[in-house]
Amino acid sequence: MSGSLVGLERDALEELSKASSRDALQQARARYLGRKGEVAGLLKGLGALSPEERKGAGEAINSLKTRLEEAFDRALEELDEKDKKHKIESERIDVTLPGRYLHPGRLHPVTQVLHEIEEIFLSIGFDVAEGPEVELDYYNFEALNFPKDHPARDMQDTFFVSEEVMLRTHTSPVQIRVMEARRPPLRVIAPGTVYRRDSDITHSPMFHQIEGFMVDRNVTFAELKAVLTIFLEKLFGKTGVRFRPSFFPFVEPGAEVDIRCVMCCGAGCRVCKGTGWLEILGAGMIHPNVLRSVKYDPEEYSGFAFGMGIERIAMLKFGIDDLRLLFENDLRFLKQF
Ligand code: 2NL
Repeated sequence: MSGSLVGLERDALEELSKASSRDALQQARARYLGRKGEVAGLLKGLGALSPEERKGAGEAINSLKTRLEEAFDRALEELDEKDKKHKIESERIDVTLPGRYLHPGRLHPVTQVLHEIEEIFLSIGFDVAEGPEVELDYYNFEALNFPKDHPARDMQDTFFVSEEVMLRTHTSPVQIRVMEARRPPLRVIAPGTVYRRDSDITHSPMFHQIEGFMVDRNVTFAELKAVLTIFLEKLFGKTGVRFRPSFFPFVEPGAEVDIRCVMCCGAGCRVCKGTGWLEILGAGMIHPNVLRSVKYDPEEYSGFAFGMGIERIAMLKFGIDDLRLLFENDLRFLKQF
């Protein structure tokens, strides 16, 4: 009996040491320690022994059972330990590896220039105002001294929603709304998206504008020239500025404002079409009819206003020679700014 116990223990320990998986270990354990296993068989066999023999044999089998149980438990723990080590090893993070490159978003060149222009006007005391892109005829035209059926409306190539409702063709209606809602002194810029039925190499049906105005007592063309010259020098450097007479229905007198060509410094090139100058702004003294339509007395108040297209300025600042590049949303292009 004791000899067969020694053999059984040896066999069990050998199988146990060979078991490399949890399954194999459980199977071996069942074979030796299970309800119908080898040890259970030995215990059953005790009934056939004499009472004197039974005591010693029972103790021997039970102590074998305890040893095997401990051995299996230990083996299971070791297996657990090995699994854990392997898991830690295989999931180890090498913090010295270079990071994965995140492709950060960035602001569109038009937005960058818009922000730059806003910063300049904020720094000289202007507020920023916004308004609806779908406008009423009254705000887009009527209050701006475009009478109904006036040929000046043809300059605007309007997208109509109905006879009275349209996509705004400029951000001037925002300024009318601000003047209606507030009283002078006022210094405000109105940046935003505008729409015109125009689409070719140099025109997009959707583009961006910044307009601005100042109204107070005794505002003259001298203030217009000073503010716009300071603005253009901050935006482009001291390249040179000139004012030419021009017509807009909502101002009198009206002017177009040019800067020295940023590409050729006045020598004449393709960008300035040989003139040495680039047209950047439209401007003028706000027409008395416009002041009257917002219930300001033109005898008491005067003001100047101006407007500019942002795409054109972005193209000049970044040296972009095709307007369409700004609207294609090709990341290879946009990433450069
Ligand atoms: C241009 C011309 C201009 C204005 C915009 C304006 C607005 C009000 C009253 C009077 Cl509410 N004037 N805006 C004045 C002159 C020119 O813009 O070429 N824009 C791109």
